[in-house]
Amino acid sequence: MKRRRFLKQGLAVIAWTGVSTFGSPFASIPILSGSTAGAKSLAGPPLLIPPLLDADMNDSALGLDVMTGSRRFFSDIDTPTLGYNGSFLGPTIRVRDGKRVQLRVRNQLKESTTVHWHGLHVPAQWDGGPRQVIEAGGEWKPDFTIKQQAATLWYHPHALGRTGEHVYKGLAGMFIIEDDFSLNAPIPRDYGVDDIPLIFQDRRFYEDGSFAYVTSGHDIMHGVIGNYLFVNGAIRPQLNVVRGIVRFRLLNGSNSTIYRLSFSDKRSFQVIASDGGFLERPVSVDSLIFSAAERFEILTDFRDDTPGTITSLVIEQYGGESFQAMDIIVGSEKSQVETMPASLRRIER
Ligand SMILES: [Cu+2]
Repeated sequence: MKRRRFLKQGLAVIAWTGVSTFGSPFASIPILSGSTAGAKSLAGPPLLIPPLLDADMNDSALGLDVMTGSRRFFSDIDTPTLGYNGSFLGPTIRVRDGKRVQLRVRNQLKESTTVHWHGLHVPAQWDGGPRQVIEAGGEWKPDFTIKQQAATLWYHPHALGRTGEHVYKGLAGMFIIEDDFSLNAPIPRDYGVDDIPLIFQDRRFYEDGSFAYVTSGHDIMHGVIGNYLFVNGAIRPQLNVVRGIVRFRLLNGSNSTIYRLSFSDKRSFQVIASDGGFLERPVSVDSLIFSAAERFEILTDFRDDTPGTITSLVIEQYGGESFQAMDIIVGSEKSQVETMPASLRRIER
């Protein structure tokens, strides 16, 4: 870029943010203060497990309805939301390598949207990018064959200029690919029991309960940082786990925040998969950094915990707060998987 042009653009940004600071383009309702950071209480709602939409168990097309809704994230205020087949987030879509998948997306919004399968290898026409617009009231019927190893992906809108806002209000879901390896490896795979999807998102609200997405030029340049943290669409939920090895599928579903995840009791855990699928062997860590849209799968060992043990997932925002994101209560039931795998997928080089 030529220096003069760069200077001109720089000045344009300064001028624009100058305007925004003094109010005009953005709402003037106050931001809801407070935070779940550092809270000690253990009174959260149960962790919501998104329902499964399993291609193997459906002969007809998998249905996704894009809709408006409302959700009580706080006991006394309703928040207007967006969701797939519900008021916030969407079902977990599960498919198998080599199988044909047909979907039927119905857009019940009063505006256009798209559905993008983040990380999925599909022909461009089914990618759900800004060009595959689903008009308000319209329908879209993707039809593709999975040609990809087991991995944890996700889906979200990709509408030109409105992607961030649509995701912020609730349009996101997990997309799981299974294959012969993942279905036979000695790892937990009982969805919602010892194979738990976790979508982390920080959010900010106006005092009237509505989401405060972009409120300033600073947000546009640096990303919107929330002072509340959701796991699967709830603030500090609780999860009862088996007394064994538990697999968590982690998605950073935030719009712009980098997270560092750890356990409140500093226990280590094993990373078994990243965006592209399984690693060759588990990697032991005691914290994990993951950025917006990134996924990891981890195994946590609760075999030696006495029943009733409580540990929390801690999420530190890069440049922000530290949250007790979710409380985990160890039960007395044993899990099906009794040992940590020594090795995982052999990666061809
Ligand atoms: Cu994406």
